[in-house]
Amino acid sequence: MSDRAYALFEEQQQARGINLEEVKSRLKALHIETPSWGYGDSGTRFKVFQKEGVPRNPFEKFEDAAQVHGLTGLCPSVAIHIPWDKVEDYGKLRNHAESLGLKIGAVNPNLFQEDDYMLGSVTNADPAVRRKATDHLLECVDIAKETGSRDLSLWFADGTNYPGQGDIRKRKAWMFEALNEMYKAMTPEMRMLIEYKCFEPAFYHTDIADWGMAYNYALKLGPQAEVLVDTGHHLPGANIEHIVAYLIDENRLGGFHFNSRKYADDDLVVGSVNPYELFLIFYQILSAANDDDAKIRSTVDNIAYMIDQSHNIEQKIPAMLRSVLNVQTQYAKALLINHAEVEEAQLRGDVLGAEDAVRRAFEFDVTPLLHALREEQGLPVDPMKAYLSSSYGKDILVRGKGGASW
Ligand code: AOS
Ligand code: ZN
Ligand code: ZN
Repeated sequence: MSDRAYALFEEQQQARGINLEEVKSRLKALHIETPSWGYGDSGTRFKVFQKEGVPRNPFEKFEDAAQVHGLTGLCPSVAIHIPWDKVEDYGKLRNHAESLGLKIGAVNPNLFQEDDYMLGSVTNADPAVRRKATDHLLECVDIAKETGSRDLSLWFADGTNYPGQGDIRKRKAWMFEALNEMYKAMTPEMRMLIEYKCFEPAFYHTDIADWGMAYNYALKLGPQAEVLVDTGHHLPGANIEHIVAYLIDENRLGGFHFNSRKYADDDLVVGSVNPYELFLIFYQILSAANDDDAKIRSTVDNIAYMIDQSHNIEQKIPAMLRSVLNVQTQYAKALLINHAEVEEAQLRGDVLGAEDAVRRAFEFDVTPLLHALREEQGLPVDPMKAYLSSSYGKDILVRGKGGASW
């Protein structure tokens, strides 16, 4: 039955000029980094529900992440958060990761959980607090050297709640000073990914509020600084795929934090509410992937796809599986876009024809394709089902409650 479904699918796609071998090889190259904090107890500001079987330390977070990678082949690296994942010996954590077939991915400094940072971290009016915050950034550069991580991803909770609370222009200068000190400490292989967020936890102004501010810092810092797009960090109605295309074209799109938002930074399962948005993001990426300009192609090749979610009521591992599978599905659909067809319609000024050429790809059911792909890769055709019928979820219950939180 599934063979027949694939044969039909193949016939359909061939007739549209889509080469499924190429589609499959691109799908095999898709890697999505999962966040260590997505495996621990996390949640909303109202309540963190403590789950049974949650990892008790960073080592166990990697074990859970290895399940997600083992079943999907999609997630060979895990982002860490310092100090949540602070260990005495990062070499040991790295070896543990490697023994599980994983790598340590982006290092995320944490500058939002200490009392000292109430009025800002690197933008605090107190020079001693700024020094402490900048030292933490430098510590993370050192950690990245030990873990072999290329990317340092920076998100600052810095901002103010009221007009007049802070000097916006001074804070801008302090932000740059700290970023610049960190930038200079990086090795030539490292990248600084600068994340922006329009509001929360600060509600009047956020020091890096949008992509333009992040981009401007990146430009001033140098070519190793790029912008990180967290899909949850935009005001309603923002055209994220436009931002993506723009940043790719400027060679400054460093990566993504994928999640889903309905109202604000909800950190829910990516693709659960607006899968079309995710598809359209991939449409922009794929239309740049074959650009004549090698720099644009290399920007696309180096995009770090990362999940940034905090599951509160969901089971952690299945929620992560659902998330990465949703990304894979939308990527697969975007790979069915016939770009020549879109371009021809654009040149004809055929508005509806162009829209149709994009949308049609989204409307295909890619299940037969993904099943065939997983069979080729020696993976379970239905990773979620495979996980739920394995004993792993029960085995980890011996960890008990009260595991490491985010
Ligand atoms: C916060 O809203 C951001 O999305 C950050 O990426 C943050 O570091 C991450 O959510 C882990 O706390
Ligand atoms: Zn994020
Ligand atoms: Zn966020």
